[in-house]
Amino acid sequence: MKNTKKNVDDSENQKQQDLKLNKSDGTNQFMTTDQGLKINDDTNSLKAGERGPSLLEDFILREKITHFDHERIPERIVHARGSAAHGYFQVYESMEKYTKAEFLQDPSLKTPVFARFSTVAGSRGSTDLARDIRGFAVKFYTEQGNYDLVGNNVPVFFIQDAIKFPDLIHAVKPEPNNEMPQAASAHDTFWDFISLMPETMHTIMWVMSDRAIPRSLRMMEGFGVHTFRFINAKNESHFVKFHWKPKLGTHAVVWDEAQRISGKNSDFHRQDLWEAIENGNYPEWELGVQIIPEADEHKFEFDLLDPTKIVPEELVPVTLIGKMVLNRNPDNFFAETEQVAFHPGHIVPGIDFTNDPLLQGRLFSYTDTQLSRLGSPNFHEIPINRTIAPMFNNQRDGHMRQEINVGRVSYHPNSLGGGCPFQAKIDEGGFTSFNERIDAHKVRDRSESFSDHFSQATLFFNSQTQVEKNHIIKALRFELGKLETIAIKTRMLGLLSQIDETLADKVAQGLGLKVPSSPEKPINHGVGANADKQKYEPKKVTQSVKSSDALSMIKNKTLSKTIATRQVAFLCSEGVHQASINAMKTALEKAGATAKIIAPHLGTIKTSEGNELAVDQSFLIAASVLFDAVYIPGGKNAGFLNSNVEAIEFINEAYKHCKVIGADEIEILGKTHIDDKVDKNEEYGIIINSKTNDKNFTKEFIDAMGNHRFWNRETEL
Ligand code: HDE
Repeated sequence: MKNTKKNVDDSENQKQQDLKLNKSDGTNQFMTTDQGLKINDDTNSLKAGERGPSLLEDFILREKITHFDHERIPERIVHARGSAAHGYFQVYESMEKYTKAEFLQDPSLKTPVFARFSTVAGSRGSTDLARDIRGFAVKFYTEQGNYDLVGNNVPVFFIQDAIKFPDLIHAVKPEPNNEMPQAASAHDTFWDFISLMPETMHTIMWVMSDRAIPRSLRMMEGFGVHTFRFINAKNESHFVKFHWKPKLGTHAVVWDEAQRISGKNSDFHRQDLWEAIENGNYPEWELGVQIIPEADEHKFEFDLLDPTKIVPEELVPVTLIGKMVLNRNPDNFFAETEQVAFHPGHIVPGIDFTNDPLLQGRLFSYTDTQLSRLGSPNFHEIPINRTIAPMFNNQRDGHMRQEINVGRVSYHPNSLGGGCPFQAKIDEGGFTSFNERIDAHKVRDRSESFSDHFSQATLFFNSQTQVEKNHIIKALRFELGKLETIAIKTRMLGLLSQIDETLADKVAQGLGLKVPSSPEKPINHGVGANADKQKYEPKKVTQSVKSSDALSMIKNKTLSKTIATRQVAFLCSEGVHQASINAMKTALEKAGATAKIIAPHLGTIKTSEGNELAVDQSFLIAASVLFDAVYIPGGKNAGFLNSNVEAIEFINEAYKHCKVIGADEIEILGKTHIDDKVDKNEEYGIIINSKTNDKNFTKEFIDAMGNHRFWNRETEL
């Protein structure tokens, strides 16, 4: 893909200027060895005679091959597959009442950011469209040091204690005997673990929902998951939950579509993010916070420290406090996207942790993992990780140290170096941890307030529309349907029946099984051998919020009607009506969408007006799953497309995935599955030009696209 760099923001921020120090561009330069020696022949190795053996002396060959042999580093143990971009964050108004973090004070300040989105389970080369949680990690290069908000697109997590993380990941990763399946949770080991850990149920509901198959990385929410703290200048603490709300709304594809996209273009999300930024369609999110006074810590039906719980927006509204704009693609995937090292422990004064036991474990893991992944405690010196704040301390040496620390002194306290570098007082920006009072026994235990594993899973399920509930049921039928072990499926049905009986019944129907009449009592098998099992028996606590619109993507107020950046396939052939194409294309482009001409072959086709029309993709390359809507212009087009199997399949598939279909003539749909719906076309998202008057046609098509999908085409379960 060509990199036009038309997107580059000219007013380069501090981080871009900092990165410039390490950029290298070989344009108009001689090729050299790593030592700077100009190379005369990069095509032939040094040999004893034209047909003779290569000589050990060939240092040019040796250097090149050696470097190549060591090009790979270990991929991330989780979140290996990711895509990232640069941008900035700007607060709307000072948050001084709650936090002293400097990047949250001044609305005119643009803080540089680097955001990386990822799947969790798959390897670096796996498909973007796996059913999975998406990582949503943002590094803020603040003047007080780097702040990393390392979140996910789902607001809760599977487990409550970091000590179970290796088990969870071992269970979801490909099975260790045969390394199958890749980037998929639909296998026995994952569901075996899940079915024995009822605390996973709330997150399972989210992962089985369409949230786990986003339409675009630009169209998903982000969440900090844990409860954090804001600390203000008076050293007062408020609990805070972080949210990212996408300006384009939160949208998903359907599961059948996701699987096909994986075959047609496994880089679908990566390409979408890259192209949006290259084309100047900068993705934007608003940062939202739920702020909870310290005094309210114990006021809820759940524990704020429990990462398997949300704080319903009905109880604490989300206040939007700023925006993030991503406006620049990385120059080099490895140097930036691969080498960036996020860490929830990278914080700045004004932000602090809570005692969430999952967060506490993460605070250890993220530095530790960089040591094996990036190979040295000096990973903070890699340009993408380097802070823009002044950085001085007495850490020294280690593999690949870049910094040349001058002077005799590398210890504190010292007199030989005049006591430098100095410790900073609080009013000089020195970081101090919030001095929370802790008075406790040392125990390997869990609070009883963490024992309600089902109520919020039920809240999530109850908050969904029927369409969304059906998708969850189908996802569970798919995932559990892939299992070999019946006992795991049955155990899962038992757990699902604790969330909602209809849910369990419907899933059971699809599996050809019955919900166990006396399901195994849901015990948290993940507790220690000495634990009082009674204490860990899941409890249901009545929730004051019974249904929350914010949890449903369809009801969600962040669902935007805009069709900006959406892609529409125009199915064309010889004799297509150029005027129709022009009218629709102009209207779509005005609404920010893009039209692509799909035809039987590449090159050009002749329109009914006699012009040559440039083709973007042939039917061999294109597929309906890569587009948001389909339009079939009139002219002599109808006859050809009606007999073209690929065109018919294209339309049928778009129909199956509930996408908007527009056609100039009804006849063109004669051979497709649609004909019985054309009488009620608007209701089903099928817009026929000959039925509307010309002027309204493009508007109706665009309005229909604003509904995104026409779920009434889906059959009831
Ligand atoms: Fe992570 N996680 N995680 N995680 N995580 C990593 O760090 C870990 C958790 C998240 O784009 C690793 O640098 C533990 C929750 C994101 O580079 C590793 C636990 C949330 C990314 C690690 C969790 C996340 C990671 C792997 C349980 C959402 C990708 C490579 C205690 C709030 C960041 C790396 C990127 C990456 C450990 C749970 C988000 C191994 C031990 C909860 C977005 O350190």
